[in-house]
Amino acid sequence: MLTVYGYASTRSIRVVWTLEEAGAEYQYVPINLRAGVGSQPDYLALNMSGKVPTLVDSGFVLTESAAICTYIADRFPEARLAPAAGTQERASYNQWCYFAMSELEQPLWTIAKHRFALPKPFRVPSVLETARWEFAVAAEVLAAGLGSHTFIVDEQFSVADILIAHTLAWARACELPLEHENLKAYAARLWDRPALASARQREQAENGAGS
Ligand SMILES: N[C@@H](CCC(=O)N[C@@H](CS)C(=O)NCC(=O)O)C(=O)O
Repeated sequence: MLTVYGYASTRSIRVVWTLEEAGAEYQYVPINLRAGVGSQPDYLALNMSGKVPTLVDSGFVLTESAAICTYIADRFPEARLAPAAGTQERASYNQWCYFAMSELEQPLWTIAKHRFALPKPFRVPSVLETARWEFAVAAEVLAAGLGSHTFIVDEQFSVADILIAHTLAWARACELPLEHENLKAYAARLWDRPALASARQREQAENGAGS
């Protein structure tokens, strides 16, 4: 049995979205970060950072949202959420998954940390402008890589699209508009997927109204 530990409006939506795309059965355990549940010993035993998401698969514990999503894709091969291992398509898929985490997400996380996540003495407001510029550079690279394709790898929807689409939604929440028409259409196409709507509903329901 798969169990995902998550919280509404966090990176755990990537995992729940992937599970919904895979058609997997799973339990969802809400970790109320605002109430400090992430810092309780039971949860720290699973995820020593006290962060979400965490996945437990029959006793196997995995953290890091991208690692969890790629694991789910490989565990449910019939859902075709990842190209076959050893292929060039798989290498491109890895490229875009790592790009999403290290180039596209990084400036958004920097903005979040220096706006509210870090303790006040560690926040450096002047870094925000640099982070916005870094995001624009990453978006330019993504737009060029996407070109006129429907999905980022081989015209086949994959976890790379989930990681990118979630990160683009995060950018929208940071009021960083997408400047490229192909990226706007790509994002809209992905945000419209029924599995994402199901994932959002599941997280909201599990976390309770108003979370
Ligand atoms: N690199 C990690 C980041 C996880 C992370 O920072 N999660 C946030 C929510 S999106 C969290 O749990 N924050 C609570 C905290 O920092 O105490 C991943 O992708 O899973």
